[in-house]
Amino acid sequence: MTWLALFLLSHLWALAGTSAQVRSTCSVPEKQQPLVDGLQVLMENSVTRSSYPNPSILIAMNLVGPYNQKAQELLTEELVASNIADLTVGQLALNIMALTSSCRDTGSKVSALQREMERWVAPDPTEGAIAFYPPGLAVLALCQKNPETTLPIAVGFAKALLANTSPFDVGTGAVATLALTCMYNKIPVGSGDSYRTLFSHVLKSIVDNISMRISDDGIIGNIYSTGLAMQALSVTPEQPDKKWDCEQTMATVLEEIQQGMFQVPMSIAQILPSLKGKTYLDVPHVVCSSDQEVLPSLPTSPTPGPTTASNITVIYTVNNQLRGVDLLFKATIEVSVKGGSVLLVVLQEAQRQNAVFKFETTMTSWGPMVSSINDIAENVNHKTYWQFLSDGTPLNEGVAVYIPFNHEHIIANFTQY
Ligand code: B12
Ligand SMILES: *[C@@H]1O[C@H](CO)[C@@H](O)[C@H](O)[C@H]1NC(C)=O
Ligand SMILES: *[C@@H]1O[C@H](CO)[C@@H](O)[C@H](O)[C@H]1NC(C)=O
Ligand SMILES: *[C@@H]1O[C@H](CO)[C@@H](O)[C@H](O)[C@H]1NC(C)=O
Repeated sequence: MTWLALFLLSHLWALAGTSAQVRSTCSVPEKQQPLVDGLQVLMENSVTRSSYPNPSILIAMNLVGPYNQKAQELLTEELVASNIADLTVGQLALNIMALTSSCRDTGSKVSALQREMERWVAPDPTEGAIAFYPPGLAVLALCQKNPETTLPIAVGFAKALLANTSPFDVGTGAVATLALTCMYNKIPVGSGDSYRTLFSHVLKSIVDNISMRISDDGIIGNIYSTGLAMQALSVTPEQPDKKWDCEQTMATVLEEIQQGMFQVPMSIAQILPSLKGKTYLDVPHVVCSSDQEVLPSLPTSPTPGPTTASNITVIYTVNNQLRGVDLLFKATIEVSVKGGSVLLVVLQEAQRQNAVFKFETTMTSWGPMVSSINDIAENVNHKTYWQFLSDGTPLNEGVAVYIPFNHEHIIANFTQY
């Protein structure tokens, strides 16, 4: 594809009015570019033939232009072959966006998602805000395919979100902003002001809540919600009261990348579009060509923290005090592991020493998640899960990534969301 054609295409989108109006974006400084290329290569090279093809990775690589054509094709074929019946609403939505970004047909998957969402029951106002994350993805995917039939679904979604009284969640708010911005941009002409009024009102409320979570260093929520939040703040038609400094957020994110905070492929998939000035709203506009991108010259990949040869001691407590769950227990153990080990090694060592610490994991897009401890298992219907805390503060990372320090007290607490 020639530059002229690309130029013309990008102007056609602008004319069609489908791209966002105001876009406050900022870009990665030239000399930091190798860092970003390194992340992309790390993410793309994580793609193997597996039973867990990750649609978020395909979306990210198609948005920014893949280097690894083989990975792109493999992931596309695996997602084409995935069975609708095996997917949750959120996974189906990501699958549709991923296939759209690879210019593949999504007809039957879109109809299935549409049917699912027509039956969607809004969560109770007191239910945790994360309950809106998957339906947010669904509204976004459906909006990109068929905005008119999505309108009633989006109205129900927007009203329920506004009525929710539980603590705000940045990642969920970001996805909802992308979904409702898509709807806002596609309100049919002649349908009156009511849709515009509703969507802009809800968008204003969400982006204000997002902006209240911008910390002094520019991180939005935590480091792993910042990528999606950047996408949201760069497309929203409603500006938050507290102004967002994109440059500052970008600088801090680049520092965190340098610190090795983005090793998990899924974490890269959620930050990469923002580093390249793209958002999920660009998914329908990806130009599919077989032109191979030239592999950039790579920096030395970020190495994880130093591993000390000597052992450290970690205090590990497992606790289930949830009423209505048969077996109540609380047990603490001190285990010795090699310094620099991930938390998973602590869990394995504890399990080896005492059966109370027996645990199981399930594979997810973010890696292994601890699904059960001492035979008490998470349950989606009861909204229960094993939460991990360090000295009372919830961890921001999973057990396969988090590296405990000497004498740290880790608690696994069975609780509800
Ligand atoms: C919903 C949610 C949960 C729910 C999931 C269950 C459910 N039925 O909804 C619950 C509350 C159980 C949960 C738990 C945790 N979560 Co969570 N979660 C999310 C959230 C908001 C949305 C996920 C989603 O619905 N995706 C859409 C669907 C379609 O994709 P999916 O791949 O099928 O989703 C599954 C996985 O995301 C998985 N999952 C959710 N959280 C986590 C965390 C880890 C470490 C792993 C391995 C898997 C995993 O559960 C989802 C449903 O099955 C994301 C935000 C985000 N940006 O992704 C955070 C997020 C993924 N969670 C996060 C974290 C840190 C955790 C916890 C480690 C928190 C803690 N201190 O205990 C625990 C996991 C502990 C354990 N037992 O191993 C981080 C991960 C960051 C990282 N670098 O690893 C995120 C990005 C939030 C953030 N910004 O901090 N989470
Ligand atoms: C934003 O936060 C306020 C105050 O916490 C809350 O009342 C409101 O419902 C939130 N809005 C959304 C859309 O989450
Ligand atoms: C050091 O940790 C390992 C587990 O990583 C353990 O097998 C070993 O016994 C520990 N050594 C000491 C001296 O505690
Ligand atoms: C552990 O979970 C219980 C049940 O939800 C809760 O009451 C308690 O406050 C939690 N403890 C910690 C340390 O978070």
